[in-house]
Amino acid sequence: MPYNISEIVANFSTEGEIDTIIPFGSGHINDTFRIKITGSDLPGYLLQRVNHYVFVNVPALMNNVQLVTEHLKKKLIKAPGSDPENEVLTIVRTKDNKLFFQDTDDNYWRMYLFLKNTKSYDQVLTENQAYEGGKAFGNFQLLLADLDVTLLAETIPGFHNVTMRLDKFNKAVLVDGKDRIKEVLPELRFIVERVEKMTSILNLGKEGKLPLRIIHNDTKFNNILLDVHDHAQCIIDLDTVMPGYVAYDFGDAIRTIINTASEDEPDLSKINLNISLFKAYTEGYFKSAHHFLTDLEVEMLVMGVLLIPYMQGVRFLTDYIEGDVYYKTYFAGHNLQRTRAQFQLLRKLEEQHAILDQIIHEVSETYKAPSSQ
Ligand code: ADP
Ligand code: GN1
Ligand code: MG
Repeated sequence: MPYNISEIVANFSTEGEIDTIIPFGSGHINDTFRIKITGSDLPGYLLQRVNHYVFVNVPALMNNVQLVTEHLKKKLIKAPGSDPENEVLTIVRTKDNKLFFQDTDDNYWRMYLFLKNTKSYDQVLTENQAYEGGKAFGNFQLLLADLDVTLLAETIPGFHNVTMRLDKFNKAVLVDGKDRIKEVLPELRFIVERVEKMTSILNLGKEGKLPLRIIHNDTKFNNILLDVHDHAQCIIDLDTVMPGYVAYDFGDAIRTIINTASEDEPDLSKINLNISLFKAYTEGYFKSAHHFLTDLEVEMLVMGVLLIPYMQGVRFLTDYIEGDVYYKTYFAGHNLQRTRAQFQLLRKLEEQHAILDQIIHEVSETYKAPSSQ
């Protein structure tokens, strides 16, 4: 292990002796470790090295996480039958009462209480899991609806701004520092063909027709912890909670739920759509979100489903062209393989987009008041 984790843990206000330290999870950004405590009922801790290349202002990021978790806990305390300790992340502060610890190599570390008996899934297995995911992310948006947006810092500027993502991509193509453009000409064409269509949500937002809400911005399914009964227990990975359009969160969740293969599947023939999981997620999402969604937001959800795999592909390809500096990669060409898988998923989504839209509208209709006869 490249870090002396015991030394780092010693800076936090923890209880008990460290038993084991286990690298944990499958996130692409942060380094995560589970800290088990010897011979006690304590749940232990989750320690993370926050990726300082991706998140340039870690103090502002941790301030966001503090604000969001505090707000969620306050709301849940008042909700009958809820359990804020286990349903919201709890930050463990350092011994000098800070939200993070900075080591001598300028690494930033933060700690949460470990949520025992929970599981996160890279791929959804059942309709119930998809339904639970939809309900949880919808509820997350609902609970944060009354948090003052201006208090939150933009931890990654323009995170889901497709125009900014395309600008960054174009710059990488012009520089072509690793001489990789020659390998990706079909992908370049794929991106260019869709540019106009993909700016529709952003344009409606700029025109003031879509409301900016506090959203999660990283709703891939493994950012939900499910309990032993597969009920959604806690939304995690709060580093990108910022203002955005709800279609982004819907689209990112669907990107990971509807795909019959993994995000980086090399065999494109395995990438298909699981429509019943899509329907289940949509039903769960509307159960919570129908309280606040406008008609135009409902209208644009399907566009989010197309946009996010597109933008994800653009982001993976930008990273490939720039020499794999952003996402963790596990082999040469990993980011290119991810790009191709995202674009194949997008082709499938484009083919079925009318069906997906119909399902969204059918589910939405079930929440409309019956018209007077
Ligand atoms: P990344 O930004 O790298 O995706 P996450 O914050 O999503 O990091 O954490 C990585 C994994 O660690 C999650 O997918 C989940 O399995 C696990 N995890 C995160 N927070 C907790 C927690 N408080 N309790 C238990 N497991 C957690
Ligand atoms: C990253 O941290 P993780 O693995 O949950 C990325 C997301 C991408 C995702 C693709 C801060 O999420 O935006 O959608 O990989 N997070 C950041 O799997 O860039
Ligand atoms: Mg994550």
